[in-house]
Amino acid sequence: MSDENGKDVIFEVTEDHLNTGMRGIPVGTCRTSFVDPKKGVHYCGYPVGDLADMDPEDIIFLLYEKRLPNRQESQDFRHELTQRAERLPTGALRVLESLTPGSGHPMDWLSIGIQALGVAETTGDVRADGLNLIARTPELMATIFRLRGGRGAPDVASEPERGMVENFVHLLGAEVEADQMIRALRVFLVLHMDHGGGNLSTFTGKAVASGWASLYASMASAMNALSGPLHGRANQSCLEFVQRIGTDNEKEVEAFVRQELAARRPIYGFGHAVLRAEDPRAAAQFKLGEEICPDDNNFKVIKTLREVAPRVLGENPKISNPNANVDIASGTLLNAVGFHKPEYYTTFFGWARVAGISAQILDERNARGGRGTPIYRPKYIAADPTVRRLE
Ligand code: AMX
Repeated sequence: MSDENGKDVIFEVTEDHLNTGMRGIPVGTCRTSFVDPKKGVHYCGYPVGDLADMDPEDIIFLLYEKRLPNRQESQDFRHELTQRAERLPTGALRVLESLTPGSGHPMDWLSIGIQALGVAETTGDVRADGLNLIARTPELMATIFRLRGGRGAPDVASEPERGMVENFVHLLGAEVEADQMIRALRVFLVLHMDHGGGNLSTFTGKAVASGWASLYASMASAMNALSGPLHGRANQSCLEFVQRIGTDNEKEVEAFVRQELAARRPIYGFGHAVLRAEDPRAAAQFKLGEEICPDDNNFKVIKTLREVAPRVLGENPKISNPNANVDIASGTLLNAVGFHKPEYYTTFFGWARVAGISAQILDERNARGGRGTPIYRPKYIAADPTVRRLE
């Protein structure tokens, strides 16, 4: 079908689409990734499961350059990130030190930290700002973890040449098995870096950036969007849910699922707004779990849940996708490698998304021959267009 100008009509908006959170309505093109309902997210064409074991730095290069780096480019890019990752500007650090340990949600701290970095650091060059923020996030994350936990700022020097995840774990001063922690976090970061253009946090970041707000201000807005329990904070709820189950006995797990549904509570880790099969990011994490924590109790629970819940949820034809989503396993793995506080899990999600969101903001800034995507301005229709007169 074509419109009056002969252009293809790719979507017809009807009244039914109004007040649905713009579900399914195409608004732009995305160069970094697409989500296939059956096969999940692809970064620049590569199925995410194929990338899971690669260096996070190489995936950031992919999202920015739309191709994987060769060996030399990979080394050069890591070197570039290392150079950008100087110590956090003291001004930014002081802002976080003024917050009371344990107060608020860690996502509030991440957003404040990014905004504070922007105050100290914005250059106005979106690529430089994006890469500077990516390079600084490991230290920002470690600073948040330590300050919020009442342990003070990192007490060892940053060593960004170790790699992003490795430097974070080093700065954290983790006392547990660092190798497992690094392995789990590297996979987590790669799997969560991007998910198309329309998810709430990415969309929010791009919308704010379209008004030419700074990369840092746009990213802080994106992190605030990610912090909602219906969005990024679902990974926190999911581990809490798994811990409530507390058994890997198939019959008991099934009874628990049925009881939750009867009480009209969500079965966390299942279902998706776009996907219509098991999320490959869930499959990749189950594979990792078999490697790093096969005997972990929570891992045993989610293995049973993966079998039982789709069967039970599938009995309800209203549920579009009864299969496991990305959040089913991430909390279990993070807990198994030493991160025992679920409220921090969304900050890892945010850390990963800084890569995809900043790459997408950069793409939109470069659009239309460098003029950028116009400022976002969707149309709202007056619920009641009656003109009133004062008496
Ligand atoms: N448990 C219980 N009910 C579910 C369900 C689940 N896992 N998945 C879907 N449903 C219900 C919906 O609440 C909806 O009920 P309603 O008609 O009474 O409002 C109905 O089934 C139809 O929903 P849908 O079209 O299949 O999915 P949706 O797009 O409305 O919702 C999602 C998607 C993710 C919010 C939903 O599946 C859910 O709540 N899952 C559990 C929470 C979770 O794991 N969230 C993480 C998702 C991944 C992510 O984005 N981070």
